[in-house]
Amino acid sequence: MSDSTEHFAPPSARSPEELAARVKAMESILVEKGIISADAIDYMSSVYENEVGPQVGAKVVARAWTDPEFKARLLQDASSACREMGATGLEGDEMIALENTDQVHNLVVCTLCSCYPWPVLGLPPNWYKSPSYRARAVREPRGVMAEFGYTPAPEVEVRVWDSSSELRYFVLPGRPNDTDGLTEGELAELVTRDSLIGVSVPRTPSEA
Ligand SMILES: [Co+2]
Repeated sequence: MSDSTEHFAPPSARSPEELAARVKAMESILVEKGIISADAIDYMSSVYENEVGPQVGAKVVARAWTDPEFKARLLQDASSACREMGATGLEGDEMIALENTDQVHNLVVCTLCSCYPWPVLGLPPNWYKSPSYRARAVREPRGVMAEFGYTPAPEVEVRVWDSSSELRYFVLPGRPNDTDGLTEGELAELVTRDSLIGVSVPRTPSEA
């Protein structure tokens, strides 16, 4: 790559300890000012750390792979289809599922900040929030995907979607080959967070 300063892969300069200290400081201020209670903060963190994460989106995708009617509902109205599967909550009122096909590969970014479909993916990874990902996903999506180990065929059209606070996108990746005999649960294990963002594709059974 010619411009090494635009590389997004390394984590930000702040150490985890530094970040944790800053979060603690902000939390104390919010609690002190009575804006939020400490219990509420603990509860929300625990929900989004332990219960809501990409494993929820993986289940949604596996169901879409095995249930054509569900898939149709998901592509029609993702928020409502996800609610059927209990995937609901903050930052998920208006979600759109983008279907990858043999002709089209979709990639999601929030160029402005870090809008992300929390109910199906949990909290965004740090790289998703980085200025370089936000810029490069638009400018050179194939270069970004290559860094995640994925190279779409040259004839595949790459579409980049800019999430916002009103509309949050996630990808419905294609079902990997050689997965005919797998159960919905086994299929879900192939679906990664990165494949739901579109920087990559699901694992194959031999990779899993
Ligand atoms: Co945003």
